[in-house]
Amino acid sequence: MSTSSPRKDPADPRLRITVRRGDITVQDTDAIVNAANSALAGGGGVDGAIHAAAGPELSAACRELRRTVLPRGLPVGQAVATTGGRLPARWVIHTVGPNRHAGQTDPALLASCFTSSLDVAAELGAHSVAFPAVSAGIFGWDVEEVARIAVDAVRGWRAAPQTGEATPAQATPRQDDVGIAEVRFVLFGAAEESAFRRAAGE
Ligand code: AR6
Repeated sequence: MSTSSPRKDPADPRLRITVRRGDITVQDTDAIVNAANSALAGGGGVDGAIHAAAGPELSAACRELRRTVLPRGLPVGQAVATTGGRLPARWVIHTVGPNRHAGQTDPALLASCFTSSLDVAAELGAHSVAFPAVSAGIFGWDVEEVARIAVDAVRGWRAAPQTGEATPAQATPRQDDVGIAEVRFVLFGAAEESAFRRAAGE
């Protein structure tokens, strides 16, 4: 079962925040965000699910990024785009959440995952983006905290892409001024869904 409840976000009337229970790999948004690791090597959780559903083109794109623009990996809090491979989404935007188990407890790092991903999405020309609960699984953050940080970060983000920051992306960037119309949080479990609905004020 998946439910959706669109609402206009007070901070930016052009940007709708929606919360949905379901599997992020089947979302029809232009881009989906992956809770990746710095090596972009695939893994468990949502990362494993996205790699499995996208197929080998995604792993090849990640390897190419490591070989070229990210030889030292993707830093925590940053984001980078690849093809979506076989996914319905055209792009996967990989971000690395802070790992609480490794002592990474700074909320700003987690907020940066969401804003950096939106910057990349805007640069690509995506109009809709789906996010999982980054860092709320293997990386050990409390989902209530993740939900608050995520919603605040999206509300605080402004649609204009940041200038002067080259973002490595394998897909060809497309500049337009339509901007991102929908940010969809896609949660696997009921508790996660409730946390995000509360954070979004539903
Ligand atoms: N759709 C939506 N949400 C999902 C899905 C799915 N298909 N699968 C899991 N979730 P996690 P992290 C939820 O562990 O904490 C990987 O090994 C899950 O229930 O995927 O950022 C990476 O390679 C949870 O609420 O990401 C990294 O090494 C949320 O997604 C590390 O795990 C995030 O859980 C990243 O850990």
